Amino acid sequence: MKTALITGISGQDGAYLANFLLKKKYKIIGLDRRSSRDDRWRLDFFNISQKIIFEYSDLTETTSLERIFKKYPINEVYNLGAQSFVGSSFDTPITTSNVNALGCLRMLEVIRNQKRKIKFYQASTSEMFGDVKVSRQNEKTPFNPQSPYAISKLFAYHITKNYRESYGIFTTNGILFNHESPLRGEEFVTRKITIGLAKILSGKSNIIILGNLYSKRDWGFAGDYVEAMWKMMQAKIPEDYVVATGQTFSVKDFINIASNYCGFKILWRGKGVNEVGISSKTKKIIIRVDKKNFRPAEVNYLKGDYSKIKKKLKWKPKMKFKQLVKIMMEEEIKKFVKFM
Ligand code: NAP
Ligand code: F7E
Repeated sequence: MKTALITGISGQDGAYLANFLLKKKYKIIGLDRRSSRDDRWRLDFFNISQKIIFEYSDLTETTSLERIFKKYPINEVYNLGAQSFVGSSFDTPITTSNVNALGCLRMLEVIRNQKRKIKFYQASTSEMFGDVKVSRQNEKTPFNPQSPYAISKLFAYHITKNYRESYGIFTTNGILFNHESPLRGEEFVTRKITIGLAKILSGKSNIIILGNLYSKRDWGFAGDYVEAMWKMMQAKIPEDYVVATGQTFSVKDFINIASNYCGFKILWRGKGVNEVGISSKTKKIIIRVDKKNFRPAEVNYLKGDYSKIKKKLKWKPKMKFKQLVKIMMEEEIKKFVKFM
């Protein structure tokens, strides 16, 4: 039986990965931060909380990380823990860097000091590509990060590579493009839209206020992407891989498809911050734009080229974009709208 340590166990990917690894008979140690809130809801979604051994720690505290490695015979570390919201990283750049950049380094240092061979997965991100100059981004595309989040992750990417090259540790960077699910955090745009539409349908709200509607992302399904993480860790030789769908859609596309599942269309009127979305059913404005949701620097376009992982590890995305929007919308409708 292999033992895996997952940092960020309470997050979206932590839950999908734990569920995936449990099916593969792994013993899971979940690095959990003490919180005043009950944040096991994602693990409860899969009914797996009782199957995980939780250890309280924090990526900002080396000594508590060391204690976990003394206690368990860990074979694989999946470093998913992060301040992962790009928007917040502009407000808390120092904390973001401490957790995302130095947190990764702390973990690598602890691993370097172990006698046992331990494999390390780093949750790298397409945000590192930032302001891109090429239409599809792959492992060779230059990085041009646009936020404190992306810059902190770029440090983590390089130090992960450096520990592989300097010390021969099995480390791998998964450069994952956006991946969503019904377990996505509510602050991210996809879930903000699906919750917003479900609340409007149920009469609990009448408006969704967004930012840049023209931003384009390569959106995949989190359930598919955790399998890619595991495959990277089982490869003979550790390497870095892009994980994406190869398709891109705008925030507006997401809204249009999601509202179709709600039984109405959005009629778009106006321009810039004055653009509004009107429900074809009620003829009321249900989408507005507010400048406060724009970022000081934006990543306008991302579209991944996943041919390396497809060729070398035989991974490809299973869920299509429309299906992803559908399962997210359906889950929200179940929560907010009775008798639909
Ligand atoms: P998420 O839902 O925001 O989860 C982040 C996790 O990190 C939570 O469990 C959080 O714990 C934990 N965390 C935050 N600060 C920590 C600290 N100081 N010490 C230890 N743990 C801490 O993120 P996600 O969507 O699952 O993403 C997983 C990872 O992949 C992140 O590193 C993210 O940056 C990266 N990534 C995500 C995507 C994507 O599209 N989802 C794409 C590329 C890369 P609390 O619950 O206690 O806050
Ligand atoms: O924004 C625009 C926003 O916050 C997507 C994280 O998992 O993926 C995620 O980062 C786009 C941006 O995700 C709103 O400006 C418009 O252009 O959902 P998001 P993200 O910033 O792409 C990457 C790969 C990660 O690594 C990150 O951890 O949508 N947008 N209006 C909005 N975004 C938000 N959040 N809220 C709005 O109202």
